Amino acid sequence: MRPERYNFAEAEPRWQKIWEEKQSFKAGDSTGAPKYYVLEMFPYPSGRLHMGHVRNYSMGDVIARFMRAKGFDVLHPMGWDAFGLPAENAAAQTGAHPAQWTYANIAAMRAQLKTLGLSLDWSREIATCDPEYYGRQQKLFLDFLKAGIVDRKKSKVNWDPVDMTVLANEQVIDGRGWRSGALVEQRELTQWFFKITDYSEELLAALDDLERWPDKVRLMQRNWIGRSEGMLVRFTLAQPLGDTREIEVFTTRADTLFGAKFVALAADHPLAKAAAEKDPALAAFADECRRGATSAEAIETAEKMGYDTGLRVVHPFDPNWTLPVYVANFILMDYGTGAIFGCPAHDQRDLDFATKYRLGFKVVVCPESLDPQQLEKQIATSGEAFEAEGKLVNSDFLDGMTVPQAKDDVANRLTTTALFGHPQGERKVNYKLRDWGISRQRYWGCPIPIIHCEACGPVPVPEADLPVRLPEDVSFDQPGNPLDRHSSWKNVPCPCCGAPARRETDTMDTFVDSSWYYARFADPHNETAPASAEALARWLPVDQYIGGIEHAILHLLYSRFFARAMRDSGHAAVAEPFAGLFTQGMVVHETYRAPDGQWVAPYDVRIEARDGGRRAFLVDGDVEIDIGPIEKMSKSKKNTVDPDDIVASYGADTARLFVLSDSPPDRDVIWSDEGAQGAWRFVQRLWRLTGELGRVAAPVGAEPPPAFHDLALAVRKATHRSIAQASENIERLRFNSAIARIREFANELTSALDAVTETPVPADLAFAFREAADALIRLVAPMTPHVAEECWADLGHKGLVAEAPWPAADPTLLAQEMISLPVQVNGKKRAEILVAHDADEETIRKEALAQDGVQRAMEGKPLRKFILVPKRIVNVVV
Ligand code: ANZ
Ligand code: ZN
Repeated sequence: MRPERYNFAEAEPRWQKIWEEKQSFKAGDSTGAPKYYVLEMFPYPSGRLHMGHVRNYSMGDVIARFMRAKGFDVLHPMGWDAFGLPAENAAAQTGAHPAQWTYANIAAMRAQLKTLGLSLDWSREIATCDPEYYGRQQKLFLDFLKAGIVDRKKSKVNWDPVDMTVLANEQVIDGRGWRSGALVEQRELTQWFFKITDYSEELLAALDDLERWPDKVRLMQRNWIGRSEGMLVRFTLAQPLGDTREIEVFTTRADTLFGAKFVALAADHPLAKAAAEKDPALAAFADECRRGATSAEAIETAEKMGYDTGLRVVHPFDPNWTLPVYVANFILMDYGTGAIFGCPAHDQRDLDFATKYRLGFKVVVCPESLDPQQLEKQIATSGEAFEAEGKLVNSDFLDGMTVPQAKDDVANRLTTTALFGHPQGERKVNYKLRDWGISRQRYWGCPIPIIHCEACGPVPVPEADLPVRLPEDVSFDQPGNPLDRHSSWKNVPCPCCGAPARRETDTMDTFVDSSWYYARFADPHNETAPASAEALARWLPVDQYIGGIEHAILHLLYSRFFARAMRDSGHAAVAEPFAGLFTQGMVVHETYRAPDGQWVAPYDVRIEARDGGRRAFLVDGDVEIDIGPIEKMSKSKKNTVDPDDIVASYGADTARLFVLSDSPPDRDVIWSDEGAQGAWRFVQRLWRLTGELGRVAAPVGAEPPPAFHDLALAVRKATHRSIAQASENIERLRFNSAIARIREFANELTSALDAVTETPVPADLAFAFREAADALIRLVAPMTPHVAEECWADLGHKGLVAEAPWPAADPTLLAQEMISLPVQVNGKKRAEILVAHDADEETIRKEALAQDGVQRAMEGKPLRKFILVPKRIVNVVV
């Protein structure tokens, strides 16, 4: 007998087992079908899944199941970003080896993931801490080395004295280590670098073609690469210092040269160092600068400080005009040339500096609406530099020109004037992007496959000796890198000359591990190469990548660099790893606070409607607690819900449906118990509705009758409209809209069932119900795959819905039903939407405003007017 209720607790594991036995989600390497690669950012094995993971992987799973049904050979893999500090910290605290901790966490999280019923190809699972993975990474390192993409150089690093490791600039927050909170020091170390700066221009230019990436991510990458067009300008020293006769500065505003008031050097500039040798006070000042802030933001906000070296330089356009040379704390040594000329009137930092040291300022660029004296007064009283454009004034031959004209004129003059055998100026493009220092003084990472020999220098480990495995017998009871203390691992003969030598004890930045895992999934068990050329050619690029916006810069940029480095070292042909990128919103939750100020977890809270309001109480008792703001789920505020609890109480389908349905996928979704119950009810409803439809539907495979009448025709139209709209919404990753359409479809079918008057139902209607029921289940299957299988079987199908093809919308049925409307923003067409011919204005408005093209054209401005010309056009005015 057909049970009244759908029992998810029994059904979910049963279907998961069947999928696994049938290997329904295995990617084929050589099927004739076109490939589709969908990837979610792989998790760090912290030990527990959180709802953010559930949302991320549910989205990927909808796409994977959808594309599979559409006939694609889908690659949807999963793995573990398994190296990193937390494992070492756990080892120091509990004594468990990092490997033990990591693999136990992986096992726990894998089990959790499996309860979600994700259509993953588990045969391709990888963990970056497996020697099979990091050994191939070592091969990549050596291949990059051969191809000239690796460098070894001394560089200043941020040193965290508590964690005893080098930190990336982004890991230094307000001068302190991001994890330890310790004050960060500057140290000089010899480090390994990937030469990502060789790819600056390519990485920047290619952003334009990444049309399926969010604009905001592309902008963040552009800013990070930070291209500046400017000039090198050489200033002659009035008196040479030793052999030094000139100072070279980088400027993006050569047009302002006639407003120059000083030249400033970084504390580490060679000339500053030379001058400091003769001037102890300058040496002390330079030391102070070095101890100061390192990050660009911190330097920006720190008080400007300088030291007058007593040196003077000659102005390039006037031999009788000299300027003082300062050492200043706001000049970075590793940008441009480590030297600038300061133009206080038109640069805020320069103005702050000049005010402090009484260097004065001269207006040389002025808007036509002001006269230069007015502007001068304005700057003097407000203390604000004029950084906008205008016409050149007080600038000799530049007077009257626009800023671009003046830049051009200065460039033409200086590039053709000789000075000490070279031109006095050169056009120059600079980038903010720095080479990627990958050396980390840590144990739990990929060993850098190098052996240092006194005689031969750094020697690559021979390929036959890869992987260089991490030694297992290490301890974490002392600070520092255990590899440094492990003498039998560290001391080895030189591969070149056989003399005693030592291994490189630094391991790679864990960002390296995540920069090519997408490629490894193409060929995860390859025992020699990172992946075969054929496998990479088959699967790359990833067609749809999904993950958090927090990875918008580094991870994505490093991966883009890696793809190019792999291309240039003979591994793969694609330069862009991710053709489409989607950044999903977070899962957020209300916060609760007890009268004593303690945070209270949601499962300890009972929500009641009392006196017309929503109020919260401790689960047992009548103690009222405060309902606080909705925030990102976090342990510290206890506002988390545990995926395990949700799956146990409601089932995986409910969890999946909820995280997909409540808001657009790029926005935050608010988790609430009420919402979860709503999703649960819909899962149950699908089961009931299937039963009702099954009773009146024609058998599987029934031939269509020659004609359809009234109700049958209406049902068919609803079916095909639902297919068309749900498909389009899934394709555009608007899962919430797809689900909304499916829910409406269920309502339409319920009404149709209510309207049935004849028994048995006429053949045309029976056929229409069969078609509708099959479509409903196939449409909902990507979101709620378990209940879909249960219903699919109940409807009499022999195979799996997971392996069934996607339903196709019949254009003839659609034609009478759907109309396409152009959407204009301020008079320009930006999108085309497909809506029901009788859709109301609110529906059309929502659909129109949700379009990417419309959103982009609105540029975040408020909507002023929405004009619908029925069946013709939509006009949005902002
Ligand atoms: C003179 C000048 C006049 C400048 C003016 C700006 C405005 P971006 O866009 O960041 O490339 N600069 C150059 N090297 C520097 C360094 N190592 N540390 C700190 N500042 C440096 O900006 C380039 C501008 O930043 C350059 O143009 C230089 O100041 C300064 F009205 O030159 B400018
Ligand atoms: Zn040697």
